[in-house]
Order: sequence, then structure tokens, then C-alpha cells
Amino acid sequence: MKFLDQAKVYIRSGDGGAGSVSFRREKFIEFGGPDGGDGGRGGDVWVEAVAGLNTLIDYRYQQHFKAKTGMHGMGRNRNGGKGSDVTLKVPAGTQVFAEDNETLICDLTTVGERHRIAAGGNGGFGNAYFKSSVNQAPRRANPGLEGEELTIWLRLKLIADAGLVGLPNAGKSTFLATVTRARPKIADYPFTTLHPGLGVATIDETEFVIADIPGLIEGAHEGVGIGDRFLGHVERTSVLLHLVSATEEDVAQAYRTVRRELEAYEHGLAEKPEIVALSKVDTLTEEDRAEKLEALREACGRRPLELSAVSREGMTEALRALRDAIGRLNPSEPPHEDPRIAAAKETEGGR
Ligand SMILES: Nc1nc2c(ncn2[C@@H]2O[C@H](COP(=O)(O)OP(=O)(O)OP(=O)(O)O)[C@@H](O)[C@H]2O)c(=O)[nH]1
Ligand SMILES: [Mg+2]
Repeated sequence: MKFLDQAKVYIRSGDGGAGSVSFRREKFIEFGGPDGGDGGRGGDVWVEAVAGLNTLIDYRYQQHFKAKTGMHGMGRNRNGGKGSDVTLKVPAGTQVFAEDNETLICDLTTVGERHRIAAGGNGGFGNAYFKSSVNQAPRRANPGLEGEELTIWLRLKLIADAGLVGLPNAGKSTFLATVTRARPKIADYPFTTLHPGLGVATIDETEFVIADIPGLIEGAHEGVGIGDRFLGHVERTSVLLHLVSATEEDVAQAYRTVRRELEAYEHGLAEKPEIVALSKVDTLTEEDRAEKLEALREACGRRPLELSAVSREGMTEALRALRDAIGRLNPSEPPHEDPRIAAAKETEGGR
């Protein structure tokens, strides 16, 4: 599945149907009177968060959405039917912005949430409506009101419980692949990951969603490398797992570079709970390992976890630490019934 997290879409709700001008005409009935029905309401435009999607890629191919016009009123007091609605199906975590791409119209965070973004025009009154004591045969009817036309932006910010951050090659995707069923691309060159991916981890029968994003480098907030544009996908997580590769010459420096980018991005990322881990520890001798752990401990101010995807060392501890951090923040959320988990599961094998 291709990934797209921003799309510009043109929508138009349906016009109302016109009212009808009509008179009752029957052989033996004089002065049958007006019987033109009202027009139907135009269709609405909705957005709805649905399960099984984690990209807005469909909106690259279709950008215009128009609801149907209401049916016109007819004689014999028949009112027109309502025009059909259109619904834009989006993944949970999609925000809808106005044309300026800044004014938030709505934020669809859970599957099943719906929001009407353009209402259909009202139908016009038929001439039966205008009958009065002084005008018993009105020849007027209203046209329907026009629908609304809007340009909107859809912006997806994935909904995950934990986010993986670190320099390129830190082992983020490898971690995701080790603890979930997701199969991200993994390779020993920087920027292997070009777009975010989700996976569902299980620990002690608790499930939670992890998001893997492209690596950050110095200047990412100014657009260097892939930039910080995917940081939005970890903005809504409860905790970050910051991986620092043991193969880095200077692990303290590596840690600080990523921290600086998180701070520059703002939106509360720097204040989010962070779990720091030295990854790829299998590549180190005992001596180097102690040294690098100490350097990283000094940089981050607490003892980092030690991880290796090769020996699986530290994986369970990392998952427990993540779960505890998530649990503390959302104690009311029963993770088993969480629709996000189901949605992430459906997509995790998909790339
Ligand atoms: N020895 C060892 N190698 C690892 C470990 N984890 C990852 N690697 C290797 O490190 C390289 C980079 O791993 P990725 O998981 O692609 O790193 P990433 O952080 O996702 O990198 P980007 O997507 O480029 O940001 C790959 O060649 C992995 O096989 C580990 O625990 N031990
Ligand atoms: Mg990666």
C-alpha cells in the first residue's frame, strides 16, 4: 500500500431540488387548486473514519466529490426526494482542514466517527405552499438553494501508542519487525524507511500500536534529509522509544542530535515521555558496551535500555517499559477493544 498523508480535495454538496408549479386538473373538479410539491434537499458531503486504511493515497487519484442534487418537486403534491450523500472514507487519525490548510474543521480519531463538512441546499417550495386566502392560484415556486462548494485538505496523523525515533540506521524498522508482524524495509543504508509504518506489539496479553518513521538527522526541521514532516505521525503517541545505535562513534552526540530536532519541531514532542535504548548491542565488546552505555546515560540522564534484534536481548524489557508508559497515560482505555489495534493489524502486513 502506498503512503500519502496529505491530500487536497474539492467537494460540493448537492443543490436543493426546485419546487414545482402545478394545478390539480380533473374532469369534474373545478378550481382544483395548486398542487406543486417541494423540491428535495441536496445531498451532504461527509467524512468518515473507517478501519483498514492507513493512507490517503486514494485521494491522489480522485480529488472531486459531488453529492447529488435533490429531486424536483412534482404535481399532485409530490415532494422531491433527497439527493444522495457522498462520504469520503479516511483512516482514523485524519484531520480535515479548510482551504487555508490551517483552520481545523474536524479531527477523526476513532473508527466510525463521521462529520458533515458540507450540507446540501434546501429544496424549493412548490406552489402549493404559496396558496393563501388572497392568492388561491399562485404561479410561483422556489428554486432549490445551491449546495456548498469547498476546497479542503485532508491530513493524516497516524494514531499509535508508541513512536520510534532515532538517526537513520538506528534499527527502528528492525525493532518494529522484531516485535510486531509488520514487515518494513530494512537495510544498512540511511533513509531506508521513506514513510511511516505501523505494527501491533503484544506483551503480557496487552496490545499496543507502534509507529516507525524515517530517520532524523541534524537540520531535519529545516527539511534536511527526509525532514521532520513525518514527525506528525508520532505527535499523538503516549511515549517515544529513542534508539541510539551502538555502532555510532559518539552515542551522546547521536542522542542530542535527535533531541534537538524533536525540540525544534515543537508540538509537545520534546516533552513527551521518552525511553532511551542503546540498540545493536550485539556488535560491541563488553568493554565498548560499558563505555557507550555510560556515555549515553550521561547524555540522557538515566540508564538506557540495551537492545539487540539479533540476540533479542532487551526486547521484552523494552515492550514492558513502553506498555507501562502507555498504560499510565491512558488507564481508562481497554486496549483489547481498541479499534485502532484492529485497524493497524489489518494494514501491518500490507507494505
Ligand atoms: N547487528 C545488529 N544489526 C542490526 C540490529 N538492528 C538493526 N540492525 C541492522 O542495522 C541496519 C539498519 O536497520 P534499520 O532497521 O533499517 O534502521 P532504521 O533505523 O529503520 O533506518 P532508517 O529507516 O534508514 O531510518 C540494518 O542493516 C539492520 O540489519 C541489531 O540489533 N543488531
Ligand atoms: Mg527504517
